[in-house]
Amino acid sequence: MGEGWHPYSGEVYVPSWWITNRGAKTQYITEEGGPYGILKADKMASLLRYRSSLYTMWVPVANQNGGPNNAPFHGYEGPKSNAFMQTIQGNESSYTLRANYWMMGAFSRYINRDAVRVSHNLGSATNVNPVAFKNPDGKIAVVVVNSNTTSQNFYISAASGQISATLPAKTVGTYVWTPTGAGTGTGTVTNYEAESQVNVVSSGDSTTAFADTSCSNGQCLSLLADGTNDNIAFTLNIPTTGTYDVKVGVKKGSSRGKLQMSVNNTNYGNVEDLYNSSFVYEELNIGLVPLTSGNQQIKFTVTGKNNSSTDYDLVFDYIKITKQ
Ligand SMILES: [Ca+2]
Ligand SMILES: [Ca+2]
Repeated sequence: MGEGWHPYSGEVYVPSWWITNRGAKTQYITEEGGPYGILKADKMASLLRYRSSLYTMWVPVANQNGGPNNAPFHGYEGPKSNAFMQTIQGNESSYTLRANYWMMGAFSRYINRDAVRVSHNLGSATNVNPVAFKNPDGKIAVVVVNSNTTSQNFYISAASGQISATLPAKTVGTYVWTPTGAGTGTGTVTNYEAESQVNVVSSGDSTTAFADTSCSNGQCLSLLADGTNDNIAFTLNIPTTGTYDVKVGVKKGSSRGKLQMSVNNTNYGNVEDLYNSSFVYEELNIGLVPLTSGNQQIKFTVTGKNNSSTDYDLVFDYIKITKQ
């Protein structure tokens, strides 16, 4: 049982809103027309991310006249390009696969029946539109849509690792991998309290340890950053060389900036927005990071701030690394 939608107008988040506000019924997009081209793939990704369990396009096949019926694409969108396939009337064995066919394939070939959607944050990737699923065979499939007129670089970061990729302009890419079981937190855990680190270097902005009973060890450390590219680096003594699952405890608030973690000038994890209208304590999941034994600098750079934020501050509680 569930509810069907034809989202010809309105917002793409309606299925999710409906579940939240009207009770958890399964949502289905049973018919959808425009927009076309890459914007269709973009809308498809959004509708699935907003918890639709189905996506059906209106027109699978049309003939060279946009028929055989009169709907739907005569005149205003052009008759040929909006179906999956175009056939020659009276000769169905002759057909041309249209762009929508390949775009739909970027989803349907890799997201298998009974796959479940994987929740994720969007990082800073307002420039690409992703949706992620876990298939019954355990594989993760992430479909990423770049609807821009320029190529886009991005990261996909998961507990089992991180990839960086580039999608050409107006392109859909699908990324499939088998989780290796990393990130399960079974290895040795080393915890570094931010406020206890003695080797801390900033971009000249002041750092202050302050008491807070909600912080681990009763204290957190603030970086009073005031602009993009301000940064703070903690030199941590890493126990052994290897791959670590890295988590960072932070205190979010209304004056916070966005951060990007890096080690030796390589970025790890997504850009994380520490803005929140009230104080909250969260653990950022950076993902897997290769670290060398001995002193290693873990750097956090301010990449900007939320429009609602009053400043670019960062507040750290701890850095926790788990050997894989
Ligand atoms: Ca500064
Ligand atoms: Ca702490």
